[in-house]
Amino acid sequence: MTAPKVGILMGSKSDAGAMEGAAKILEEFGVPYDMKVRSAHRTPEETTDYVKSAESRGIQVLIAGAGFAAHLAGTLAAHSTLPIIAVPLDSSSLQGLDSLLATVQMPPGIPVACMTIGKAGAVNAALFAIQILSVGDPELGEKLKEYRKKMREKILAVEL
Ligand code: RP5
Repeated sequence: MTAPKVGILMGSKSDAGAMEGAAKILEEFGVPYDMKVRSAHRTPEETTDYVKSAESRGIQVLIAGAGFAAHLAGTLAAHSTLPIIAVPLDSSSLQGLDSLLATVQMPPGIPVACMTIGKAGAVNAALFAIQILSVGDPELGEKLKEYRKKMREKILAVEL
């Protein structure tokens, strides 16, 4: 079995519908990943165990999706110097604005990269992870160029 290069974490099983878009993109690009539910608030020890062992397991980038007072990405960043990509999720009655602010407002010294709220953010998180990995993997870089070419062609083929 290939060791995962990307770890996708989410705060709850209820986040899976939004976060599966990230997994789909990684599969499309042939990037091995693992995906787990780990909560900053509900499973603090297990979340810390996961992130502390991530680098030694070959993981190079972490993606964290969470809603409400979304502290998952910040918690991961507190324990690792791996790049952390956050997806604020629209789980609460504030529709993700709460998660966005909780995620994006990291204090100086401990950054996380924050994507769009919700499903679009999950897709972009995977693409951003692939962009990071592609710096040391030209084949992946070529796949990204091809992905954008197809996107461009699809748009230009639209006839109204
Ligand atoms: C957050 O609380 C999770 O990331 C999820 O978005 C939200 C709700 O979780 P559940 O109550 O559905 O488990 O921590």
